[in-house]
Amino acid sequence: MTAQRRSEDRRVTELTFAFGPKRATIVATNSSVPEEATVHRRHLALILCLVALPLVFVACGGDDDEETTAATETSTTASGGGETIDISETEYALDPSEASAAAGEVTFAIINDGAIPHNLEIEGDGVEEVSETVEGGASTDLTVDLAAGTYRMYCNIADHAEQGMEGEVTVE
Ligand SMILES: [Cu+2]
Repeated sequence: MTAQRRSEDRRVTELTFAFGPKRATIVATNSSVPEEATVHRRHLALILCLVALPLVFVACGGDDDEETTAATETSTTASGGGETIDISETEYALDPSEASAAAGEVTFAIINDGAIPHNLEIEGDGVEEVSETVEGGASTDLTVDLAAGTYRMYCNIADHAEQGMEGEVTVE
């Protein structure tokens, strides 16, 4: 047999006796506040909890929506890029010599508008990619995954870069 004594708001004293599976609870009110008032206070507290609970879920739901939106924006940015930059090569220049693109995969569509073979190398920030060499009148594509930064682009054949076949790509 166990006896449990509990005091709540110093108004109600409960004595619980457990007799095996059976249990008897004696509730004694030891103040001027009627027991019924205490019960009403409990009900009011319960109702407030039930009302407050959905508000908490609504608030959490709002956060989830924001996170979902942010994730969508991030993935849109990540799948961005994919830009193509047309580069015309001649003896001895790149046109344009200054280019810009969004971070991600950048494709350089190289056209050799000159008479002798040329290529295009993209270099910087640990990147070093070279296109195949193209004959005069031919073209090729070079796709490079570029993070934000500045890269040098140039023809790496002989001294073509020194003669003017160089430029800069700014990735943002
Ligand atoms: Cu060249």
